[in-house]
Amino acid sequence: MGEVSSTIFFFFFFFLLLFLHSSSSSSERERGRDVLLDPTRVTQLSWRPRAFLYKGFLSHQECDHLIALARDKLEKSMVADNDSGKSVMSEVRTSSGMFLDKKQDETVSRIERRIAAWTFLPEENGESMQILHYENGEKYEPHFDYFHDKTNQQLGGHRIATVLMYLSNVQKGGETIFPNSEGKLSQPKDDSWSDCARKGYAVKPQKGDALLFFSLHLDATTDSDSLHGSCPVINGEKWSATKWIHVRSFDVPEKMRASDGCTDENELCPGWALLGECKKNPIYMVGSKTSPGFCRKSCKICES
Ligand SMILES: O=C(O)CCC(=O)C(=O)O
Repeated sequence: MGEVSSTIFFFFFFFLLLFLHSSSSSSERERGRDVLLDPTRVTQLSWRPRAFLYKGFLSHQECDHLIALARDKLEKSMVADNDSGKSVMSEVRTSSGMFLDKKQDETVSRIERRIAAWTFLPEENGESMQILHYENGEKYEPHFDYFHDKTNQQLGGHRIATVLMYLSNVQKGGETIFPNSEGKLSQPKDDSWSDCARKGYAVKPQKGDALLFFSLHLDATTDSDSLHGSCPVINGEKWSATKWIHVRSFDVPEKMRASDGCTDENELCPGWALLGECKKNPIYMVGSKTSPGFCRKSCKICES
């Protein structure tokens, strides 16, 4: 009888181990599949600036999901002021947008992992993904993603690279344009391109495609050929997702977080708060559950 029960125990233990092993390796396999990249879908568009296009980087379901998360939460897009670094409204950028939490849900987390795998840049170096919506006539004039002020470089340093994901097709217009690109004169363009797109090397938004370009040279100096913008939408609407990636971690270091989460990380916080930035720019100022903002004290988060 003792021999029978030890045999049963042995088999029970053996199958338990087998089950645990297969379930952990299948979840590892799942995670691996998330970031499975297909290099045959990537084309190098330009070397000055360094720009690459990944066809079908997102599935159509993923695109629709990101739009659904953003649709009711859009606010007028802002730009960083060149001198102060503060977010300001500007006619340069007429789209609407919102930021997603990096760990908003499983789909967003999976896309975050996939971006890190494609760019070879760690997830922590990325800002939260921004979802953008352009209606008829809306645009983003050519600009640089690297900064001209020191304030914006305090956390994470310069932006090194940008991944632009197209979440919708656009009937006409809405192309991403690189006015300084080496390829601007040699790119053939038929009537399907807008006049704006003729002023540079341009990329047509195609649902699911992703554009990766670098704002810094390999020696870490800023690349003026990375000047880029979004042409006005002429027909239809444009949805895109932007991921800005820095040279260092963009996560607020643990030591900078007070235990009650109530510090200002920037001396300009009180002034920005007075100007209403806590409401206008909540992801930067207040932060989210997983990533505290930089002006929590001035935004009076401690008092709530
Ligand atoms: O939507 C686009 O094509 C351009 C967006 C852009 O320039 C940016 O987010 O920095």
